[in-house]
Parts: sequence; C-alpha cells; structure tokens
Amino acid sequence: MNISRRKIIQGSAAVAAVSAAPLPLVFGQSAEFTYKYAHNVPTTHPMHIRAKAAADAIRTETQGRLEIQVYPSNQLGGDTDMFSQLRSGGIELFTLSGLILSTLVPAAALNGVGFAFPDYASVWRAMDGDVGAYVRSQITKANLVVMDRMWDNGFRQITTSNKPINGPDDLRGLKIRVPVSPMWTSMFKAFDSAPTSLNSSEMYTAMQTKVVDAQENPVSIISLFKLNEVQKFCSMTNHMWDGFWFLANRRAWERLPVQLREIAAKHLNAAAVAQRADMEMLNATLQKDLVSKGMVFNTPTTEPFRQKLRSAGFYSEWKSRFGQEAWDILERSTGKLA
Ligand code: X2X
Repeated sequence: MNISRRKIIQGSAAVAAVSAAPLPLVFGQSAEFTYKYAHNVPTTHPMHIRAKAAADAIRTETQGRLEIQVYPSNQLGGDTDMFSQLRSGGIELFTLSGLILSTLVPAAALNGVGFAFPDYASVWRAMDGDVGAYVRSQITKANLVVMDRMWDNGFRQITTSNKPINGPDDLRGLKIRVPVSPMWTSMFKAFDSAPTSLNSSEMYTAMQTKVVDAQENPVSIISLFKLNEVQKFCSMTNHMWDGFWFLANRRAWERLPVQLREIAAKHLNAAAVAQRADMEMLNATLQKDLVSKGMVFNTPTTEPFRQKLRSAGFYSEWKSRFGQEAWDILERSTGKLA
C-alpha cells in the first residue's frame, strides 16, 4: 500500500473513531444496559411489531449499549402482576392500559369515560394534547416514567356467546369479563350487567369454561386473541376508547445516560405513532376476517347506551371521582359529558 492511500485510510478511520467516540462499540461485547420490556398482546399485534422494531433501532443507534428484550403475550404474568414487577424493578419497561394504570394513578382512566370520543381524530387530539399532558403529569407524580406518545388499543366492542347486544337492555344481568379497573366495573354495573374483573391472560379460558358469557375489546384484540373461537356475536358499541401508556421504572430509566434515554424515547414515541396507523388499517381487515370465520356483527345506536349511563349516575359519579380540574380538561376535548 502506498503512503497516500494508507493516509487516506487512517484518516477515514480517525473520522469514524471520532464520530463514534461518544458511543464506543466493541462487537461481541454484551450490552451495557439490558432491559426487559413486557406487554400483554400476541406477537401478531402492531404494538409488539412496532416495539420490537424500535428495540432494534435503539440497539443500533446506541451502538449496542442499550438492549431491550421484548417479552410478549403475558409471558411474564398478567397485567396486574407485570405492573407490580415494573414498580419493583423486576421489569424495566411495560405498556399498560390507562384504565388499569388508574388503580395507581386515578387520572389515567380519563380516556375511558363512556362514549367520550366519537373518533380517532378526537382521541389523538386529546391524548397528544391537554388530556394526555395532564395524565402524564399524574403518572410522573406516582414516580413512574412515561413516554409522550400513547399507543392505540382501540374502540371497544362487546362480544357474547349467546346473543347480539342491540341496546342497553340486552346488557342487563350479562356475565361479562372486564379488565381489572374501577372504570370498567362501574360502567358495566351502570348497565346492570354482572362484570367479572380478570386480566387478559385469563380471558379466553374464562369464556371457554363459561365462567362468563361476554367480554368487551377492540376488534384487533378479539381477533388476535382468537376470541371468535369462544364468542359468536360482536356488537359494535364503541363504548370507550382505550390505549396503552409506555412506562419505565424510574430508577432503571435514570440509570441510563441522558443520551441513551433520548435515543430510546425518540424511537419509542415514533413507533407509537406508526402503530396507530397500523391499528386503523388492521381493525377494518380483521373485522372482515372475523365475519368470514362466522362471527356475527351488528351496530347498535349509541344514544340509548349513553342515556342509560346518564340515568344510572355514571357521569356524575366519575366527575366527582376525577375532580373538577381533570373533568374540565376532559370536557374541553370531548364537549359536555355530564
Ligand atoms: O385486557 C384487555 O382487555 C386489553 C387487552 O384490552 C387491555 O390491555 C386492557
């Protein structure tokens, strides 16, 4: 090799070394930080797919310093259990429905108020705007770290094994599985149903063994958890919108150098936004797929359900539970609810 060529190579190696200097990488060396991220959906769900891609992007951009291992599908326990592990530091990262999170941070149930949002546009305006900012400030006060962008679970629909739900009267006495959260129990009590709180890890079996006859979830969850195998009817009630907050254990998060936190947050927030678009497309496709598998869909009128909640005192109860400040923030996004 002649001198000038060697100089050029040395020169470009030096440039590479300088640009890599803040994040040195030695191939084959194990990561400086290996964090567990756990969630409750199957690997076919866009939340898993986008989070996994974000974990790869984070590994690459941190030059291997931060490795996020993804544990899907309730592998590390049901939501209630994973949430305790997140708080104790047994797992570092976790996505949780705001409504389940409300067992620790009451304000996190705000987005689940019955029939608060008519469509996705109003959901994201609120959750990327004032409602989300308020909820995140409350989550932070509870000593957890939360990413800015919320992930979509979806508008929830009611499935049953035995009859379509055409109006609120069909909900009377219905044995329905709901997630573990006061908001869900309260809503289905207001409908005079008989709600049973169970984590999603136990939902399929509960219907298979007929412990319950019904459940409520977005079409994507109904399909990806294969609930059509144990449920016949799907009534498109859109009775609430539900999403996941991406949470981190505070001590684990603060152990990361600031630069690594910034890289992780950037990719996780971008993945959330991409996941929202995936979900809208998927919901339409999966409904067709469920129909082809024999599930029977109907779309009841919303107003009688809302009226039933109103007359049962649901909105006034939740207004006083959340407090005037939180309720005003919600109503600024949704219009008058109570
Ligand atoms: O538990 C459920 O029903 C689910 C999967 O929708 C949530 O994460 C709240």
